Amino acid sequence: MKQYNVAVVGATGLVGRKMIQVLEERKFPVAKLRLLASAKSAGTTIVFNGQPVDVNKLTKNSFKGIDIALFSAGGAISKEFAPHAVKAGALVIDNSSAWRMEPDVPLVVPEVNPQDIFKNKGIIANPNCSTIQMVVVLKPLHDKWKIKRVVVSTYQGITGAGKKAVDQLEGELAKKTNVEKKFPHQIAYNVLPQIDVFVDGGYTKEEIKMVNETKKIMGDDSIEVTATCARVPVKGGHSESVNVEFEKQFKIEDVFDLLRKVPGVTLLDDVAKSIYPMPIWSQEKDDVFVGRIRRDETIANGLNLWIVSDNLRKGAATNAVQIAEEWIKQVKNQSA
Ligand code: L14
Repeated sequence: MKQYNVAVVGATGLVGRKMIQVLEERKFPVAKLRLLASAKSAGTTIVFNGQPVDVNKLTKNSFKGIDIALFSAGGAISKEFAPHAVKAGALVIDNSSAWRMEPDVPLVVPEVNPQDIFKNKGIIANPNCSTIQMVVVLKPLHDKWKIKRVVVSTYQGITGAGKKAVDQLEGELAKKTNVEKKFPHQIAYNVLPQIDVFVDGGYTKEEIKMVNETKKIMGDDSIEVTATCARVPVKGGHSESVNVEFEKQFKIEDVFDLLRKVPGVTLLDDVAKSIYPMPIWSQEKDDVFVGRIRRDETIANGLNLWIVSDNLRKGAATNAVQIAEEWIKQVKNQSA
């Protein structure tokens, strides 16, 4: 089997470390692993397949000989360094929001639009965590009953905001004084209706990402999406209340039957036993969990769902590695 030289940019961050873990777990065909980070984090070592690997400082010359570069070091680093990686001949899979809406950059969830991988010109974008878990469930429903409109509210865990966010929650819960604030307010015992920065019209950037990215990944601009994104004092895992309006009529049993069979989705819906998706059950799992499935009786073809997934895994690291796996398959089939 062909092996690939893989770079991870932002290797010491929560997503970067998870990427390294997922590469190992899934036995990704890694020839050499090159770990890259800011000068501040360089010098650390991270164990991969039982071997310590040094973390080096990221420079524009870091990508010589690299086949695949996984980026998760924020939008500014991606904007600056992804073009250098592409020039060196690497495929970039970028977890930031920097390239997602560029027309030349495929935005991919392998269960939904693997065919878009082919259109890449060197960069493939990994979508926003909240969007990934939603479209994995919505795509098979859309194919069958055509979605007109989605109203989503998120309850997002803190790990998406990085190590400082974890320190803030733990510090506040431990009643430490002078806890450094990653969020604009206390997060312990609180809910913040703000993820990312506010943009025009009173929405946050996270809410706008959910609208635009859903249309792009599903390949259908006619799907209307409106979102409210909130931060909850949960460590890992994003939860979503999703209300869907279909064009066609559906039977509720058919929704259950369909979602039971979708790859990457686990149905957890046994309300008599209080079984439904929860973030604590999603942690360290790669699937997207769906439950609380019920008809919205206030409109003609309406459905309510509750969707949960581990934001560092399917929402970030796992999806990125799955894109790389799918890319390898497609390149191989092309040359065969
Ligand atoms: O668009 O939980 O990738 O703050 C990364 C940070 C999504 C939100 C992205 C968070 C964002 C996430």
